[in-house]
Amino acid sequence: MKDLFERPNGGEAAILVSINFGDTDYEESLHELRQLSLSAGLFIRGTIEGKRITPDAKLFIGSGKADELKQMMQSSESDVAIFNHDLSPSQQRNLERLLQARVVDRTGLILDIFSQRAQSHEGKLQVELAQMEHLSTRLVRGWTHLERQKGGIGVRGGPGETQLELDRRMLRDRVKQLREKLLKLKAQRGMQRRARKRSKVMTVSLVGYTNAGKSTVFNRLTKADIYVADQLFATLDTTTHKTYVEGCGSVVISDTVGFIKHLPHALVEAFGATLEEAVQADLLFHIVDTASTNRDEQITQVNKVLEEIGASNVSQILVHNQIDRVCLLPSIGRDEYGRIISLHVSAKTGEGMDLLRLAMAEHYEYLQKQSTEESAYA
Ligand SMILES: Nc1nc2c(ncn2[C@@H]2O[C@H](COP(=O)(O)OP(=O)(O)OP(=O)(O)O)[C@@H](O)[C@H]2O)c(=O)[nH]1
Ligand SMILES: [Mg+2]
Repeated sequence: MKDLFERPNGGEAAILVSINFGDTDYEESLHELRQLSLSAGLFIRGTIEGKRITPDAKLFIGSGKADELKQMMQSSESDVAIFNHDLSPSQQRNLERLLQARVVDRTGLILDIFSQRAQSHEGKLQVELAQMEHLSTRLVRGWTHLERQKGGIGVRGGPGETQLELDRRMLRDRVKQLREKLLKLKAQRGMQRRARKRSKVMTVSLVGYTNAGKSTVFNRLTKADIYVADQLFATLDTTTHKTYVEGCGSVVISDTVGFIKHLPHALVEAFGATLEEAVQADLLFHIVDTASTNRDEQITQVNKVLEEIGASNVSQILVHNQIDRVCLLPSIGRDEYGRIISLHVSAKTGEGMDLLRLAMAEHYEYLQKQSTEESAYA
């Protein structure tokens, strides 16, 4: 018989905790927490759910639920409790003291996935900066209550056990150092971009909710072979490829990190330089998972982040991907001026990929016309 407590790959066992405060998208957010947990390599042993009007100030879930959680964690031999919410530092501390186990909130979980995925030097620095900033709010009264606990999810990769003992001054120094290093890298990126601008090559960025299919579209368009997976935040580092597109010559296409609802602010800030690729692009393909029941909400969330990073004025085409899952045919949507505003495609089957190329060619033509008009008026 299969051992119930088997942990292949040494992953940790987790209990999920999710409270319904009357949110309309409650089920979706719990589903997303499950996907996030699996993407982080956790084994889900159980879920505790409840309903409340407001969070409990001390334990977030109230003492009855907290006891229930403690029992479930003990009987299932779980290592960590994952909350579908953001906890205050004191709530996290109180819960850890009661459970005698680690407690990770939604932001901590997302940060952990990012730290597992970061590959490039810049990506690693960005994640470390975000982790340090998340941690700095939690160091107020020390971590002594968990001193003997081993490190794991929530503290992996970046700030490990030794760093938890650092005082706030050292943390501030490290944050300063990271910011300076990132600033230098940002300047380098800026130089590359300016060189591209001078060479008049059109740039297209793929943006969208995590798991929508950005990397699959990217691979189709560039014939590259970057990592595609049914997991959240498979891509962390912005990948840029130059490719030939009929009607516009060379085009630089970038695949970017996926967005998610309540993307931790520290991450948006830390990833500013990478996301700048989107801000500076001539055209955004906003990739959407057409089959997701939460499609509209995801579109809204992505537009919100785009606004936050200053990319809401960049021309955008909504690309409804994954039409093979909902039995739709490829199609083009145009506005009253005849400009393409949306497409229906499937990156998996390849249907509609020619429409993406057509959209790039039309945009290129539009940009050419604009620059001719500008120079005529100059
Ligand atoms: N059926 C179907 N599946 C697709 C399609 N496009 C992508 N997928 C699948 O959706 C999953 C996510 O695809 P990715 O390309 O990794 O998505 P992403 O937007 O880059 O995701 P992150 O990098 O994690 O933000 C993979 O399992 C893909 O095979 C499509 O058109 N149809
Ligand atoms: Mg990807």
